[in-house]
Amino acid sequence: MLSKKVEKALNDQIKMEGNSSNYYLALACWADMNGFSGVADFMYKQSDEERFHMLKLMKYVIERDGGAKVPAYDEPTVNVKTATGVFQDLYKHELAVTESINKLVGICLSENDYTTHNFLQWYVSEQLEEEATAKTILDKIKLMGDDKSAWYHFDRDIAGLTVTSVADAGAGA
Ligand code: OFO
Repeated sequence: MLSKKVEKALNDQIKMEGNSSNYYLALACWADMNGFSGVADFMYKQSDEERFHMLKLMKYVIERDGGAKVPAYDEPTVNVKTATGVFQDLYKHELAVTESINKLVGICLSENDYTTHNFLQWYVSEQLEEEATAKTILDKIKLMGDDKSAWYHFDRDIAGLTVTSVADAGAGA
């Protein structure tokens, strides 16, 4: 049985994962509309991943006899002007999610909820992976600079990648 405090914190995280999914969908649309079809594919997949994170939390809340809430989404505002901006936003957003997951883990400990604490370790690892991936991609982008041919290959190659495959490949994006 979840405490009310943990149940609310989990529902807040459900909302954040849902908003992340929507935000990445908006970034994918921006990339798609601006000729970066590979970047768009990568971000569409990232959006699906975030939806999966939301569902995993919902199922956990229900499994613990809590009430999972389907969140109302905030309309995403996209201010990026370049493909580099897409990945800068991805990185910034992932840092905010990590902070939120860490707070959630802290709440579980303060409530002596070691079961939820254990469940959340999957998210702790996932955030580590996603932050590293976004950082790796940004490093590659820095190396490419304004080299149009490098961007062409980058866009082509990133289409087939996912956050997990980039992370598994270590420094290779
Ligand atoms: Fe939900 O994994 Fe990052 O944001």
